[in-house]
Amino acid sequence: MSVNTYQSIQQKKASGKKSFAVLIDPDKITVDGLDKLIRLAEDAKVDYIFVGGSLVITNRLDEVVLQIKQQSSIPVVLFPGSPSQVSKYADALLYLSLISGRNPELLIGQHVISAAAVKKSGLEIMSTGYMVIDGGAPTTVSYISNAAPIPSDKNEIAMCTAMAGEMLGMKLIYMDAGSGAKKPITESMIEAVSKVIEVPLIVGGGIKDPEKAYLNCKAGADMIVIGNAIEKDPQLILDMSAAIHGLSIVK
Ligand code: 1GP
Repeated sequence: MSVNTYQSIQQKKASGKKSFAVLIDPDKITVDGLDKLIRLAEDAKVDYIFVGGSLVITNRLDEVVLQIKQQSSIPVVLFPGSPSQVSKYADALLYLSLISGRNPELLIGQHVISAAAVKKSGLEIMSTGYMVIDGGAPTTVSYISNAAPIPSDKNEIAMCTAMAGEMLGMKLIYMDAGSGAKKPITESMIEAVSKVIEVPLIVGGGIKDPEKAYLNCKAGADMIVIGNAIEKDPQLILDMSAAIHGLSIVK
């Protein structure tokens, strides 16, 4: 029996392996840039490629997903900023509910509007409790979502939010300081949250160096998502992967 994306995430967690997801924003990548990135991702044994952004301005989602699928066997997971960001060519979709905010549209409203189309896409749906943590400055996600992020030093709010998400049936918890966050999520918050949930914990936002990625894994993150830092320096994929997969000791 083939293993679906969620099962693969769970299996990695169960065996103590950390996952590395590279986030690609279809607005920011060129065809040549994506070619290069896919080759690097294959070499670095990246576990997942996330595709999406808070704002998708161009209409290149299908094109970008297809290019990845043609050149790589790494599962492509949609990380949609809005219900329009659905491509049937991907493997799975993070079905995000912004549980850290109190904007009903992002908790359930947009899901209702897009439910029929999402179901028809045939994509593997992974319900995800999405928690935005204050990253030190307003990010696109905090502005667009019109919802206050969880303060970066309020571990107990993050813990209770994640627990509530899990008890509501969410299969993944994604803590995000926002793309390009000045301050990534603290290890202390990651550790606190990872101890109170059993579902896999995804962490991203403002992770710029392998050491931080390594420390986040050590603190309890099951998957690390990196976008901006790799956009700026694609070669960084190799060191990030080594740190996350524990293939090298980061000093
Ligand atoms: C953003 O978690 C992702 O939603 C990744 O953030 O682009 O800062 O790596 P960066």
